Parts: sequence; C-alpha cells; structure tokens
Amino acid sequence: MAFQDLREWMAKLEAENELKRVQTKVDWNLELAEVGRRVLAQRGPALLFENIKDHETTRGRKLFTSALAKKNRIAMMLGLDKDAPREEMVRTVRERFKQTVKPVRVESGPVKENIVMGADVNLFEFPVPKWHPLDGGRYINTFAGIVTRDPETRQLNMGIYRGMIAGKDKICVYMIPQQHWGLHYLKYQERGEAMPVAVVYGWDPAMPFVAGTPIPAVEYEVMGAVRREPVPLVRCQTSDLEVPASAEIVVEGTISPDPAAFEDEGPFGEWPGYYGWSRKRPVIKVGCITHRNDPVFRGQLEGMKPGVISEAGYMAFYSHAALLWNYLESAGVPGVLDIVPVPTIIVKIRKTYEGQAKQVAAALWGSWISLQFAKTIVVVDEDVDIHNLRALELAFRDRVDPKDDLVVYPWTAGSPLDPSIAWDDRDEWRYGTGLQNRLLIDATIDWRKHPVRPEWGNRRYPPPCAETDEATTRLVDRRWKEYGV
Ligand SMILES: Cc1cc2nc3c(=O)[nH]c(=O)nc-3n(C[C@H](O)[C@H](O)[C@H](O)COP(=O)(O)O)c2cc1C
Ligand SMILES: [Mn+2]
Repeated sequence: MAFQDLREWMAKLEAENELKRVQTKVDWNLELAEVGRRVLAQRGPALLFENIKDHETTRGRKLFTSALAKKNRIAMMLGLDKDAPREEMVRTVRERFKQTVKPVRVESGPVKENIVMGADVNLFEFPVPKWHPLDGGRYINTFAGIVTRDPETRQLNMGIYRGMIAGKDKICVYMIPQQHWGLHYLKYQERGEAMPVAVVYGWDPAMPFVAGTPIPAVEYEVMGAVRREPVPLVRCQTSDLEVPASAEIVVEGTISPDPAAFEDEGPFGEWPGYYGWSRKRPVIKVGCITHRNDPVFRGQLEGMKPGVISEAGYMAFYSHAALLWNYLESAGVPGVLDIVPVPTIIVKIRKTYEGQAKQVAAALWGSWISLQFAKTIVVVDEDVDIHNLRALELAFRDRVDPKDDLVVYPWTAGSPLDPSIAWDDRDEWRYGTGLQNRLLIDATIDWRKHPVRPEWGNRRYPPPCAETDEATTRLVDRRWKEYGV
C-alpha cells in the first residue's frame, strides 16, 4: 500500500497527471527556483527537473520538488481518494498521528548502491539550487530529514532543519538548541564528543510530512503509522544511525562539539517570506555519502507571499491542523470544531463557557508547539466559516472589542524567524530559541457583555438583519419567476 520509495511516489503522480518533467536545461542558480515559484502560484504539478546546468554528468543530475503543494496530492500521499474532502483528510491524519508502527531493520537496500567515502565526497556533485537571490549559498537541506540519536536514551530523532553547502564536504546548519537535534547536540557537547548526523534526501512523502511537524514521538514510528507500513531502516556506514533503506541519498557526518568550529550560515529566504539572519552556526563535516544509482535530489522552495504558499506551508494545512487539534484534545480543551493552522492559527469552537478562547491560547502557548509556532491565535464561534476570509473579517470587526479581546503574551520562547522581532531577540545560541511576542484575538461573543436574550430568540447578539422572515422567503420563492429579475 505504502510508497516504497520516492520513485514509486513519482510514478503515482505521473500516472495521475500531477508530475511534470522539465527537460530543457535550467540553471540551478535562481532560475530553477523561480520556475518552481511560478508553478506553485498556479497550483501546478510536482516538478522533476531532469536537465540542470553544470549537472549534466555529475553524480546527481535530477531534482524533484513541490509534490505536496496541493490538496489532492496530500490525499494521495495518505492513500486516500484524491478527491477526499478536507475534513476526511484532517481526521485521517489525526488518527494516524495518535498511532505508532515500529520500524524494521534490514541488512541493506538501494541506498547502498553507491558508497562514497572521505576525500571522494563532494556535495557540489548534486544539483543543489540557489533558491533566493540573497541566500548565503546553495541550500542543500530544505526538505531533507536529519537523523540524530540521543546519547542517553539512544532514541532516534528525525527533523527537517535547513542547511547550506559550506564546502565540498561541509554543511552549515540552522540548529536551534531547543529543537530535538539541538537538545541531542547539547548532550554531546557536555560529553565533549562530536555528534553523528545522517541527512536523508528523497523517500516516501510521509517522511517530510512527519519530520517537518513537531510530533512528540519517535518520527520513524509515526511515519510507519502515516504510511500504514513499517519504515525499513538500514544502518549508516560511519555511525549507528539508521536511515530508510530505499532513500535516494544519505549524507553522513559529524558535528564538532566545539563552538569555535561554527561557520557563517545564512541568510536564507525563510518560511514567513523574509530572509533570516546570518550567524556562526554548527557545521556537519561529511565523511560519507551513500546513494542510489542515478539519484533524485529532493528540495523545497521556502517562503510564502500572497498567492504563493510553499510546499511546506501547504503540508502544514493538514499536519499542523491534526497536531494542534490532537494536542488541544489531550490537554482537555473542549469544543474544538475545526482548525486552520497557517499562517495564523484559527480555531473554531463550540463555546460552552466564558474564558474558553483563552484556554485554547494558554494551552498552545504552554506547549512545546509554541517553541516554533502559534504566534497569533484567533478563536471564533461555531457559526463562522473559518475557510472564508470575508467571514473572518466580519468576525474581527463585529465580535472583537479591542479593549477586551486582544491579549498580548510578551517575551515568550518562540520562533527566531519572526520578522517582527528585533535581530538581537533572534539569537538562538544566546536564548536557546527566539524571543517572541504573541497575540490572542478572542473573536467569540463575550458572555459577560452579551447575556442570552429571549426576545432575540435566545441569541446573545442582535439577530442578523441581512435576511428576511420565513413567510416572506416562501412568498418570494413562489413568485420568483414573476419578478423577471
Ligand atoms: C521545510 C522546513 C524547514 C524547516 N527548517 C527548520 C530549521 O532550519 N531549523 C529548525 O529548527 N526547524 C526547522 N523546521 C521545523 C522543524 O522541522 C520542526 O519543528 C520539527 O518538529 C523538528 O523536529 P523535532 O521536533 O524532532 O526537533 C523546518 C520545517 C520544515 C517543514
Ligand atoms: Mn522529534
């Protein structure tokens, strides 16, 4: 049932007319990204670039991107009908995120078809784009899963964390100490040991879907649940880390515990749609690359603007909706009916007591999720269509009393990439993460100011006036043709 590798997934997309091969020569330097950006704006197909300038004969020649940037393709990833309604998709992801399926260990796999060691390692042999004009370099890690192991518990972790080629065998990375691999790194630092790292490019689409979502469980086990089949893992060549046996490319390396080994990383065009800042950051020293024959490199164009949502942003509509909803449920916050998770979190509730909206915000802001996300939270009543921007605007205008319903929660541990905070407050190696200010917009009707009124049919707000009574509705329905309008 599950996709056994990136190639099966690409074949499925091609069969469904959801993949376009770009065969004309395209420059890795900005051109490829702009083609991708325009296709994203059109909600177009996934793209397989097969002819990339300077990579006609290199070890890696092809780049695949944008596969998850559309609803029907996310439904296909989940093994659902491609026209499955959004509600069913979110429900499915919620159910699978609550389960775990243990990985299986295998002796070998296609990822071991080629093994490149030591002096032969050259990251420039892969068609890594320069994605945005002011990027500090070619960003190789944009949708790759990075594997590390907790040196105490021995547990494996996989997360998506960006990284830039800093030399033929070096990747400089944006490690936030409070992310899971950052916590691992702090433990290795304390022991004075280098941290082994494996970077996985291209596999079942469940991999980035899970690795890019802050799930409080072992990612490989949740991936098994999402794909409904265990993840087959092989051991790395140079460490005891484990990676999917049919991945396209795996880069193995170590990060020195010594901050003196940090190098300049960034700027990079970030997910909020603005460049991040440059700083000295940890470096993966690459000792080995394993890859399939004719490997397909996997990348993702970061950065949103009106009309363009990144692949990761699109994926988050489903992964984050499920994550947030499951978390609120486990935290005992009742009444959640629907969630739009990006770019701001909008939660629709069946309000059964005053203060419920603040409970939603406090629960999310008190959770690990807030270390990267949940800056702005909007809570609305059950009669507001949260998928309709006009309906939301009317709720902001009419149900928000600015004096009472805007709650600011200052100086919290949060995303260093928030462009509204000062540069100094983004220093993740000084604070462990960024310092972020947050906002709740409580757009639910305030029960203190608006008691139920029997004369309004037990409503709290005046009856809506943009509709007529039943008798008139029937009359006009009956006579509609007579009006000739
Ligand atoms: C495309 C993409 C890029 C990301 N880049 C980074 C990054 O550079 N640094 C980071 O700390 N988190 C990044 N994230 C968020 C993490 O992947 C996310 O918080 C995830 O939960 C991390 O795994 P962990 O919870 O095991 O640490 C990115 C997510 C996506 C989808
Ligand atoms: Mn994790």
